[in-house]
Amino acid sequence: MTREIEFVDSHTAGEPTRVIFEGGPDLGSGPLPERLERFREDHDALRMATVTEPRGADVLVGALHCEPSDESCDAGVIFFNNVGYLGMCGQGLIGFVETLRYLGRVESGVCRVETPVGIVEAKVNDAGAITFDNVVSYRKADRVELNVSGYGSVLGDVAWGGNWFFLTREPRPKLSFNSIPELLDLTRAIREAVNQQGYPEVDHIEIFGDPIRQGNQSRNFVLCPGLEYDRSPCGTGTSAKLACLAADGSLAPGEKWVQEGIIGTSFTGCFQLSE
Ligand code: PYC
Repeated sequence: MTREIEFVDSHTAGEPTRVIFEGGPDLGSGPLPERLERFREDHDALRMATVTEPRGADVLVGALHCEPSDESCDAGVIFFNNVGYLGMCGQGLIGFVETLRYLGRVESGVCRVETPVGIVEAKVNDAGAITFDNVVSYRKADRVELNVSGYGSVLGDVAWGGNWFFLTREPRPKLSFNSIPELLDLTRAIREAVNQQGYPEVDHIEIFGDPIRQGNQSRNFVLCPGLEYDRSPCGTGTSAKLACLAADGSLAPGEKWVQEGIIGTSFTGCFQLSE
C-alpha cells in the first residue's frame, strides 16, 4: 500500500524541520497531549517513515501540523524525531511558523501555536524574522554531581525549557566543530549517568563554553534524544539555560543572551519572570 504525505522542509540556524501538512496520521480531536499519545501508540511507524532513512535522516525534526484544540490558537503542532516525540522544539517552532508564512497561511504579526506542553506565541516581523515566547521554563536541580564513566565527576543543573536538559560547563574537549565525535562520546556518557543517577526524564545534554564570536555570551553543544547533535543552538536548551541564569541571578529580566551553537549560528534570548 502506498501513502502520499505532503511536507515542507526548512532549516533553522542549520537544524532541519520537516512540516507535514497532508497524509499524516488521523489523531482525532481533543487536547494535544492525548493526540500525541495516539500518535505514539497507533501510528509510530509513520513517525519513523517520515524522519528516518531512507526518506529522512537522523538529524531531522518532524512537525505534524494539527488543528489546535484551544480556540485562541492559529495552529497546533506535534514535534518528533528519529526515536520519539518532543515536548516543544524551538528551532522546529521557527521552522514551522516560517513554513506557514511561506505557504501564505500566516502573515506578519502574532501566531499562537499549541504544542503538547503548552501554548507558545510566535511573532513574525515585517522583515520575516521570527521570535517566540516559550513555555514557562525553570531549573529543577542545581549543582548535581554525576560520576560519568570514563570521565569522572561532572557538575551541572537539571532544567526544563520545553524539554528536559542536563546543563554543564565543561572545558574538555573544546567546543569546536572538529571535536564533535569526542563531544558525542562525552554527552552520551553524561546522559547515561544522569538517567541512572536520579533524573530519568533528562533526554538532552547541553555543554557550554566560551563563544568564538565577539559579543556573544556563550557557545554550546547539545545532544538530542536520538543521539544526534543539534546543529542549531537549541531553542528549548537556550530557554533552559536562561532559567538557570535567572535562578543564579546572573542575568536580569529582559537582558539579552546570545547563544552560539556548535556550527557557529546563534539564537538571542531573554527571560521575563512569570506571574
Ligand atoms: O531547538 O528546542 C530545539 C531543539 C530540540 C531538539 C532539537 N532542537
